[in-house]
Amino acid sequence: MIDLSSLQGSRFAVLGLARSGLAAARALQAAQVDFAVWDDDATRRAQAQSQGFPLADPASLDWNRWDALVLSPGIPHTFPKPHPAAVAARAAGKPVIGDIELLARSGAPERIIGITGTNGKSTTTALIGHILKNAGIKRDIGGNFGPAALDFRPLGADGVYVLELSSFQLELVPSLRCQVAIWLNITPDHIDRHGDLDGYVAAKRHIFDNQQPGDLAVIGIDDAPSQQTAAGLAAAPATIVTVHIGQPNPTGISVVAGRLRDARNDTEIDLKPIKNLPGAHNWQNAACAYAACRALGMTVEAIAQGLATYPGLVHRQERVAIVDGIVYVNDSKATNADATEKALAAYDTIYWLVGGTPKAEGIVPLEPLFGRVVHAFLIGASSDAFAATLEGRVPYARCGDLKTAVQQAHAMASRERRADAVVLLSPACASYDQWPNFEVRGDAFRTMARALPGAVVEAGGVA
Ligand code: UMA
Repeated sequence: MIDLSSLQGSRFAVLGLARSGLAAARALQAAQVDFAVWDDDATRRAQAQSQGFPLADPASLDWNRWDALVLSPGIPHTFPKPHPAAVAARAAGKPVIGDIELLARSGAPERIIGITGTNGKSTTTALIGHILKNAGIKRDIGGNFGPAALDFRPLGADGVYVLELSSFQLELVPSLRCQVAIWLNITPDHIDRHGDLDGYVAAKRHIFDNQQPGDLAVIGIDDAPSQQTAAGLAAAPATIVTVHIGQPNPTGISVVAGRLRDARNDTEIDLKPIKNLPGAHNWQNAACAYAACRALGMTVEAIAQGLATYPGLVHRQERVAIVDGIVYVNDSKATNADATEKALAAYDTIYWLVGGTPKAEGIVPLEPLFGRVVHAFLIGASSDAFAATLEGRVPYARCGDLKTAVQQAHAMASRERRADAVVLLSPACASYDQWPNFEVRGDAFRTMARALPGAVVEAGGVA
């Protein structure tokens, strides 16, 4: 847990008592800092009280006597409508901050690598964590993915905190300094919380606030909002390195046909053989992780070794088994077409298990990738809609449930024995029609694949 004793003398109201709020309450209590907690859910309030946390409703406090509102990232403070507690704190001129701002204010000596972007944040966070660990460097990873930041262990000045940062969190960290700030990419997301795309991008841009000379900003420049962000940083104090995928980058880092090239020092790493980093989106993650680890002084060889041994993340293109030479891949986290697009683009010969509770766009945006699909196996509530999209383009079978889909895909893939084929669960749908959540769906797929006759278990990813 982060030591917050340097904050003694201040008084904090914590709103939201799930992961981030409870971590804040525990750390404030342990450091004997004055604080009170609240949650709009009475059950959570009662649980907090039973743990000895003092209660006070921040919407009706005398804010002259409090220093800041510590707001959980999931609670709106601007759009679509600000929470009354945020209105009250701001009316009294008091800041609305997040749990990660408490880490920033704590004076903890660890260096911080912050990672943001729409897609790939968790993979990049886990990948950097793996590379550092593999090299014997003390580090903790967390934030939007994994443990809350205040649950990090004290590691000392040679330690590193690898922080996945969401747009929600970045709006609440006015003094966070990232020695390395990574910006992966932007596609529209969380517009309900930021008003529009500009608001979303503006929230993410806070990752570069407070950077100083000698710090590094790593920016993927494969989409227009990210290119504009990179251009806007030209006068910033930090050093900037750009990352370009699919095209050479004469002044920065590129990955072309799987070869990572750093033009700054004329080095190369071949990413193509790394089985747990397939596809251009993973090459972007790997290139940004490489840049961050170089900035920490690691050698190219040590980074390459870490990349090559990355175990992957569960439910994200997780290799779970090989049966009759066919790789079974669990991509249950892909709950929309945008996420499934990454998986379809990563493999050439696909037996595709798809469906569930569909999103508005269905699988229509995936049509350019249908040529990679040998056969689709339809699951769940989306079956009629997806059959209509696939009709005449991709052969399909209506399987109803996941178990039937796995059995039918296995029978066909094992009979055909195509080279480099995968049986891919990448549903492009939420799971709620048949499962409690995507994790349970992915766990079930992993179990089913590993139970197939002759299955060889693949090591699998980290949670
Ligand atoms: N609550 C209120 N009043 C409200 C709304 C909510 O009191 O008006 C209370 C709820 O009753 C609940 C708590 O607030 O007790 C929930 O707060 P939260 O949604 O911030 O949940 P946490 O468990 O604290 O999780 C947050 C992040 N959640 C969000 O940003 C929505 C987690 O990211 C993060 O892992 C965690 O802190 C630890 O740092 C999750 C997420 O979905 C993974 N992130 C989004 C994403 O990745 O797209 C941004």
